[in-house]
Amino acid sequence: MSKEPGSIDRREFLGSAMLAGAGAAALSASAQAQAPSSAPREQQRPLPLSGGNFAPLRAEVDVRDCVVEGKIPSDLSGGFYATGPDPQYPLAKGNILFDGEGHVRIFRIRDGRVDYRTRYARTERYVAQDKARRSLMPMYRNPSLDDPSVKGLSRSTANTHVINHKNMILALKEDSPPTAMDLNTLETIDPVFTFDGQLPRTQPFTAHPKVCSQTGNIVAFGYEAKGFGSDVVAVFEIDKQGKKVWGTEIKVPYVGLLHDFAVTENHIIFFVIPLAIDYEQMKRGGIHWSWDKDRKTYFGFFRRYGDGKDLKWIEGPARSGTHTMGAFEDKGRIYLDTEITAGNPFPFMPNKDGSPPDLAASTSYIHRLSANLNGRNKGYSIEKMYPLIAPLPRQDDRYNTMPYRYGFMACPDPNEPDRAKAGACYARVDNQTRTFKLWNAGNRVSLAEPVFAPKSPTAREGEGYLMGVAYHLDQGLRSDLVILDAEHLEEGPIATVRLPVQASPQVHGWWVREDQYPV
Ligand code: V55
Ligand code: FE
Repeated sequence: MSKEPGSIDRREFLGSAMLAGAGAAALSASAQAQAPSSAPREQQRPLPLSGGNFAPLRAEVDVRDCVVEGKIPSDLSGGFYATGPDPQYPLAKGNILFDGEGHVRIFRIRDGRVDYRTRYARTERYVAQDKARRSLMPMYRNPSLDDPSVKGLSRSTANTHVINHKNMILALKEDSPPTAMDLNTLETIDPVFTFDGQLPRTQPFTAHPKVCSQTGNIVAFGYEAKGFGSDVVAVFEIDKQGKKVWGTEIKVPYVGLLHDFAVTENHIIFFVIPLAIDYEQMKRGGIHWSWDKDRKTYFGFFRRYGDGKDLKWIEGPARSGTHTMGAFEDKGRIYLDTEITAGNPFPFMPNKDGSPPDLAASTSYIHRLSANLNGRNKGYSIEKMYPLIAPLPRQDDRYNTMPYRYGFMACPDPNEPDRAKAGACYARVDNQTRTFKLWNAGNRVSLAEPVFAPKSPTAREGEGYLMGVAYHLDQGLRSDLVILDAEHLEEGPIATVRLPVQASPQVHGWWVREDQYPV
């Protein structure tokens, strides 16, 4: 059997993906194979991982009127979009799956029917490589190895997250501007979307923008904003019509992977982690980042709509937090709920000191970070909230910039201490009671990050459906979309949409409500 790009031995994959449960935990736990120890440091890492929701597919797929078991709720109408890395050509030695080309999909749900479609984002990189029939940008965020023919082209893979804007879906990679695709057809409209020239073509755009709960504005940022390795972060807000309504620039204490952020009614929050830019490693042909355990973390915040001069950084020990569940401010304090790992969250990224991957230190639990808005802070506070291993927590996205109560995530069953036996679960956490509800899908599936769809635009927080893709490990990864009542996960799926094939790989997904489609 020929090997897919980025794949590992099937037996390793099965064993590890089951260990993993879900999300980036699947990333970490699937990463087992080691290159020989005489290889340079960045090549001693686990092979680019595969497994479950990260398994390469390559084929673009259309399925009209998918087979549905159960009944699609009549008040569930809209589109579930996602993207993930699906290497167009085999990954170069030492490269990581985070560099795979973005393959975008929709489950379009309406009138009890589901149509499924996937398309690669036709990024400048994809199109150039397609013409050349080979990889031209062989290393994750290291342009020094690029083929000379692609100089000046966008390096975006559009493989991390998607968000809707006007009649488009924007496919995001944090090193570049968005790639705009048609909301219905997934045809690429603009490979380097700059909001009509309001943002510089060279300015990156985060994969984790927030949608303002009050205005519907997109609140976003771009780090390394003034060119490769820049310590400037541009922060800005774009209204529903596409007009930039606010922007400022701040500086980070050092250049690290600034993957996500948080927005409250009045503040912008950043958390700077020690996955720092590593020029030496890049010179040796490696990736952009290495884990530098000797660096501090910085929890920082400043006023939205201001000039950024009030920015405060509060220092803490080395640890990582890459995904926000929610954030809010209350009685003079600011809170960020985020998944936290004790060390390098991505075991397939090198440690600067050359130490081997530490899977325990890369395990994510949801924590609440907080600090005084005005008073003095002796460090930031940190509190573990749940015993759930959940690198990709989500919320009801109508609450992106408001106090919120519920979170949703894929996680291995916390009641089964043996990770090899633990089933993959979807969980809903209640931050008010600090309790959670689970649906256990068993240990023969890998569950991708779920998305929440409200029953109506005005439904209560968390009143609606939780959806996610289940990759069946014992069916060659043939996949289902499972749809659960978000308030009664423990009852199991209301409807299961059975794809005839493996779903395309997924990192993050996004729900577009029916009322957000152009008429
Ligand atoms: C992440 C994913 C990326 C990336 C940087 O989940 C961070 C975190 C899929 O690509 O480039
Ligand atoms: Fe992410």
